[in-house]
Amino acid sequence: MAVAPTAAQHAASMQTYFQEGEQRAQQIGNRGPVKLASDGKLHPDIREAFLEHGFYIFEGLVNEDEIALLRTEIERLIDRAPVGKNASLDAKGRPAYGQKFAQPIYSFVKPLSDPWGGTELLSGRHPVKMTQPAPDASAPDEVVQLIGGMCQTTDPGLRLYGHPMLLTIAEAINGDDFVPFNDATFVKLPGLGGSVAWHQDGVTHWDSPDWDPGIHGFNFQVQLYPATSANCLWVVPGSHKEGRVDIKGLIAENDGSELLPTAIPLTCNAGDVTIANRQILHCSFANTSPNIRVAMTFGFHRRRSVVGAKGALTQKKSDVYDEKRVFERSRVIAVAIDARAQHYPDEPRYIYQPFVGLEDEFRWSPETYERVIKDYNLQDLAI
Ligand SMILES: O=C(O)CCC(=O)C(=O)O
Repeated sequence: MAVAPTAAQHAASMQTYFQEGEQRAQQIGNRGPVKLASDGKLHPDIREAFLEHGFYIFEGLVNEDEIALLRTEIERLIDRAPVGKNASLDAKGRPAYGQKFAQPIYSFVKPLSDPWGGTELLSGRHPVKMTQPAPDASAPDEVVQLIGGMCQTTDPGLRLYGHPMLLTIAEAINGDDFVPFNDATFVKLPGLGGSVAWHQDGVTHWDSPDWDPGIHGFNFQVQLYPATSANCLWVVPGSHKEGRVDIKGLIAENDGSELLPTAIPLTCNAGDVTIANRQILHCSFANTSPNIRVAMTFGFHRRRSVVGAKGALTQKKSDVYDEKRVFERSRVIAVAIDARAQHYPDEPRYIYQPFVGLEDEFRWSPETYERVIKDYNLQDLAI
């Protein structure tokens, strides 16, 4: 087996690839401020650009004050995380946060490792292991890589979920009866964050007679810090339209290298929001850079892709996503919209069609926290 590069060797060896990727990204563009048409819907040019390339970067969509609140919350969650998977204390010896939730909110990785590549985990959708640089001797045994449940762990996270512009984008892509998927905040700590091997997200609908490039929905990523080519998400533009990609074959043809020659980095500033089709081929590399990346990631689906589907990925295979289940999980959107409207009363409130007339049942309050928000992620709609 090849000897793992040190973190410094890995960082140095990636520089040319990063520069070339940034040049390819510049040629495609597919980024800019969010633009609406005269009817208040997402401008069709942006929708078309997303359909064509499978991603789009909305620059400066979430304002600085909101980003500052979100950063404070994520810093608190990182500070209060257990020291490892089976620990109940944080690094300062305090009871770790999150123990009141039915599902653990933190996921850990060994520093700079690739936990999924080349394994059967998550339906085996990451077939090839990425390079795993050796961390510095001072690195801890495990580091936080994912934090789940943004709507139950932080008020600003819940409010972000009800952001009118994000929901307007979700509507343009998945229809006005769109439904939620799940959420996870990716934390790529400097010099420690693990990689996410090349994969396509969707797992259930590849062989559907109704298959089309949008059938597995899309994810938002709200960037809390600048995302660089060393720590950001990389995508192969247009690959969402190709059906299931032979990832092993692609990497074999590339002399076994994970540095795919047509991939581009989705570099961002803090406050930028990316959207990526869940069928696009994507990855992120071990973060051997000195910069943190935090991407609050949450997705939405077309209703018809979900109703009647069975549990997949993180959800139990025996789960059936019937109308009741979809309604119950969608209540989070209704409460999030109200939480946002209470906090930002001057901002236009998004009108979520499936809950028109039900607004009073889903006002944000301690009662709806217990009834709707706490442990909402047990009902995620993964496909
Ligand atoms: O943001 C990242 O680093 C990886 C995200 C990803 O692979 C996903 O959301 O499926």
